Amino acid sequence: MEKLIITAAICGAEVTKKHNPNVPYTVQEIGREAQSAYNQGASIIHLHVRNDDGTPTQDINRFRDCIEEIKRRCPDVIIQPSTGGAVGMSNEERLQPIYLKPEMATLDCGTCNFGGDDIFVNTENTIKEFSKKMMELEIKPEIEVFDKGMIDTAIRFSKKGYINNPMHFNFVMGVNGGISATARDLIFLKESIPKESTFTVSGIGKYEFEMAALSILMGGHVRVGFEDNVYISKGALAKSNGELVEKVVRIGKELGREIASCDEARKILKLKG
Ligand code: KMH
Ligand code: ZN
Repeated sequence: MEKLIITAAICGAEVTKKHNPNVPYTVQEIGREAQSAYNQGASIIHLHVRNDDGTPTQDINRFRDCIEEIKRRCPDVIIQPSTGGAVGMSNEERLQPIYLKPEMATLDCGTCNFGGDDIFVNTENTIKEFSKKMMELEIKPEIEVFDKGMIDTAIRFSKKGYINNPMHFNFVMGVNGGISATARDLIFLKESIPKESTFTVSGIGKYEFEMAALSILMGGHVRVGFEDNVYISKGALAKSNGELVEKVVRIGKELGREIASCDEARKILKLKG
């Protein structure tokens, strides 16, 4: 089987130091958490950034500072900024980090409830606008899938030439409002994407490691990190993103998957590099 690409979603937009004091806010803390994940075997950093007080921001200057700090500590890591940002941000706000021309960025392919009263809005015109800009800047999108219809949207858009093939998907499973984190649902998602595509799985909360194991067995890749889950095991907070990555490396090796280096990940995902 293909080597295993591990993405670390080190920060997110919603989780706070109240959930786990090791959630990073400052540039230094973001750098520290990225390095801890990279040192354990993560080849992609999925990046949200915060102001020093912890509020989420998509400010281009904050992204520039954080990316510089991550590259100083992890020179060859693939950086994948979020264009999802936080619920309620405008499209202009969300798009800012793509103008730094990262190798990858997220492309959220549909609207969904997002816990409580929140709605994460991604209209068809938003998806087209974001995708067009990423194509112009030669950024490979990671297609964020919170429910199965989002795969269908991405396929429909790729047929119209709005998204390039081969596509890379991230199945986010277990968000309240999205698809459940079950083996049956993962098989359904995997069978719904084009054969030449690649996929990674983000199991939310207590589902993180069981979904990781299923993805590893099914030939997929894995995302872990504080954005999705702050516990290393039931009731025990993770000390770092690196500790979460280390656990996936252990599971992956036990199940016969070698870990992809950053350059191997670039080849698997067909990044321009
Ligand atoms: N914070 C969520 C509302 C992405 O990074 O593209 C959106 C999100 C997806 O995290
Ligand atoms: Zn995200």
